[in-house]
Amino acid sequence: MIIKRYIANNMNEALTRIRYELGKEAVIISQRKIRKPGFAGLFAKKSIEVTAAVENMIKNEDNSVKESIEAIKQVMKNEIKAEKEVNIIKETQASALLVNGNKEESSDLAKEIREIREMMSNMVSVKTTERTIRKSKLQVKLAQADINDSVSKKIQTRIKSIEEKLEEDEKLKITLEKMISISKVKMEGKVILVGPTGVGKTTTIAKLAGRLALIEKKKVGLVTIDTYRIGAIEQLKTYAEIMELPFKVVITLKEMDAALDSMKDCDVILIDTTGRSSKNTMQLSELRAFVEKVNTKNIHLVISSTTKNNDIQAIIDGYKVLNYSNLIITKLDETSTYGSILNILDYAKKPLSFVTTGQSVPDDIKNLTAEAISNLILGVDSIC
Ligand SMILES: Nc1nc2c(ncn2[C@@H]2O[C@H](COP(=O)(O)OP(=O)(O)OP(=O)(O)O)[C@@H](O)[C@H]2O)c(=O)[nH]1
Ligand SMILES: [Mg+2]
Repeated sequence: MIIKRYIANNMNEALTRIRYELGKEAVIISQRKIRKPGFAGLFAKKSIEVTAAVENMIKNEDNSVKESIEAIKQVMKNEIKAEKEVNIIKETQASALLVNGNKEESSDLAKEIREIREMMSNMVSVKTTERTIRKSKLQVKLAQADINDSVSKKIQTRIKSIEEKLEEDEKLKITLEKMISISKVKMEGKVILVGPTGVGKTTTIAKLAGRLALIEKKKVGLVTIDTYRIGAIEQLKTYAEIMELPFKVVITLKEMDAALDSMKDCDVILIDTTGRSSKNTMQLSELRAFVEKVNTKNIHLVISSTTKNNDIQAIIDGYKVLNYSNLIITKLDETSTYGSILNILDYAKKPLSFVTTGQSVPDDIKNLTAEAISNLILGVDSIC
């Protein structure tokens, strides 16, 4: 808004100057007759002082400067949008400078303009603070779910790009669901599980075997190339015996063909592997030779939901050499925040085949939908 005061000999002269300088949209907010200041003014002809403004929605009912400015204040408070206010401040400042330059300035008018400026400045800063708080609420929510900063930023950008008029929570839910990719892989043929030590590979193999053999009535064979850890063979062997499933131990690459051949008639062969540190490239390339020998696309990287964010990235990067096609996320029962699921899926860019939710074989394994996982992350649901 521009507010400007004109001293003219008559109204016609004032209007001509106002139209020329402020345009047709300008409105008169006050006019009064004045004398020139000083002793000489007493004998001089009276001039006219006209205050005009150019801006939309100005009430122009009062004749006194004070009342008009109060009206403008009110209009601004109620009507002007935050973005416009920034421009208005600049314009008002410019106008105030013009007025300040005029020697005939009324000190009251200058004071009022300063007040308007301060008031608008405050309004803008309040609105800016509100925006900052609103933004950080979402950030806090994502951080509380243990979603890392990079995924959090992606989510915020995606939310902003949703044009539909929806609540922010609804937009967040839609965004999360889109980011959670669920695998459509079928548990058939040769299936290998790989992953770091102790994440639950062998237990998950036992759960899958139980589900497939006992519930889906499929012919299941079990193979382990877990020759590294004392007792590792016994662990899977025990499950195989309980479920009465064929079981083979593979120690060398050569033995792999024979083991697979002996299970030709199985619908599914579940292959367990030794837990390896993703930092040990030697061990990983040894494992890679076995995985390549099996020759399957059904390779699942098993990773615990309790893994720290930096470790997640190291594991995903380290295991890339094994060309895993799916992810199994374990131990959801051991955490109360589920953002790590999203961190893992986002970084690995592979779909999720299963989650495990406890030590019970075969019950604690699930295929969750994107909606169910999003509900876990948002705290709408919990495991157990
Ligand atoms: N709470 C919980 N514990 C689990 C889950 N899955 C496995 N475990 C436990 O985690 C521990 C390790 O499980 P294993 O199946 O031996 O893990 P692994 O990946 O085969 O380990 P390595 O063969 O040593 O690499 C065991 O005590 C399991 O009972 C799960 O979903 N939740
Ligand atoms: Mg194991």
